[in-house]
Amino acid sequence: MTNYRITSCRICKSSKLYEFLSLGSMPAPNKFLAKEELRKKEHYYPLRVCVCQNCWLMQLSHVIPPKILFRNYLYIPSTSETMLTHFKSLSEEVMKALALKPKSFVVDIGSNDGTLLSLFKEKEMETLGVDPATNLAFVARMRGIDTMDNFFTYTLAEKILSHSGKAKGILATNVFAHIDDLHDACRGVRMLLDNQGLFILEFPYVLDLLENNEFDTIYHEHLSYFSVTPLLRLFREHDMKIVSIQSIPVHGGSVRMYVAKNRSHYKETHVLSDFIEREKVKHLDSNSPYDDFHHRVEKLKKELANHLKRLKKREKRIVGYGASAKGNILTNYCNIGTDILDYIVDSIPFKQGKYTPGKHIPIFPENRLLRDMPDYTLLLAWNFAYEILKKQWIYRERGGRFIITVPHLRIE
Ligand code: JHZ
Repeated sequence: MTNYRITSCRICKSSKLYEFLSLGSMPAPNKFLAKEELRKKEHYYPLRVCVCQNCWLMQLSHVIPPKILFRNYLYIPSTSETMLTHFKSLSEEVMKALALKPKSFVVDIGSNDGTLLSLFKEKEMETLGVDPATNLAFVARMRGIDTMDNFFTYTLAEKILSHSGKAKGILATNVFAHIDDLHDACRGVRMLLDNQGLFILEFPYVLDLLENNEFDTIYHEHLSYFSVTPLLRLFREHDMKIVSIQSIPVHGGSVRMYVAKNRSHYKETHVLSDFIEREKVKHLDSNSPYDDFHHRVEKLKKELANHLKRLKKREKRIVGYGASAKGNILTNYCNIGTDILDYIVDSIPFKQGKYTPGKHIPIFPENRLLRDMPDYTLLLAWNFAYEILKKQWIYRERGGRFIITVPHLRIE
């Protein structure tokens, strides 16, 4: 299954791309395997990162056909209290910002299992989900959330417009960075959005990624790693403006951004200059922060590998916690297999009984941890550290210890 190497920046089209990090080749990070699939050949894809020397968008050098990644998708945010609480506060904030009345039309791009939209539907909004994952679209429809199992494109936006009219709110949480043709998506958003509507997006913030050494969030699904500067350029090119922007803690540090049409009554937010200024101060418009990140990642990889080897030499038992996409990047990049981790525990039923892509580490339900009481647990879903360590307080009471890698290696 082919992938292709980009030849120009997906925002400014410049061909000057500086590749600063290669994580090697590895399988798509959400392609968990059933036992009978272990013997089959797995597809490995290059995972290399570059930064545009013109608009400074950090992005992957290779693109895997999205159908391979997203048609059958195993990430469900609603399995975590952290994300449920997060979506509740997001929906309340959006309803207030837009002064949404019953029957207002709200679209969610990358709607997953409909969790976020169900909060708008409860308030009698008209809702429509758009998500290419046929398995998740089915779940969403079962809970009464109309969902188109398709990728969001300008053409799809035209269909939605002709059928349901303009949208007051268009949401996109952890999906905009997954889109290859950002210009087509922007054209679709602009055409579908009401003139006084808002496009609300959330994405992991590249400054947090670089500063917290979050290399395991670099994977094939995430084509772009956004800072505000290149996004400002993208939206301005589509006659839109950033009217609100805030840092939020989810997924290792993200940004929530509100975008409106230039002709709307909203004003460009003054906070924008704070973000642009901070990105200048951190020299995101030079190669050094990316080269420094590369060196820190190499150092963290060696440190983690040596630490785990020392524990194994002392015959300690180690397991993983959270069969996440990022966890699959970490185990494949740091060469952590079943020689180190006996298994991984995870709360998601359809990951249990499966094996991780690449290293084929078996996945079991969470309750196995207390039963087995391994000496150490490598936290592969560090973005939920608070929630998971709280949940597993008895394991820690009994002497079990978590190994956490971000922002630096530590034992808790
Ligand atoms: P999870 C996600 O990636 C999804 P992933 C997506 N790729 C994205 O863009 C980034 O985040 C930002 C388990 N778990 O979802 C559930 C427990 O076992 O954080 C999950 O399998 N017990 C769209 O996949 C995994 O951890 C728990 O108590 O890297 C978390 O994976 C909790 C809270 C979670 O990240």
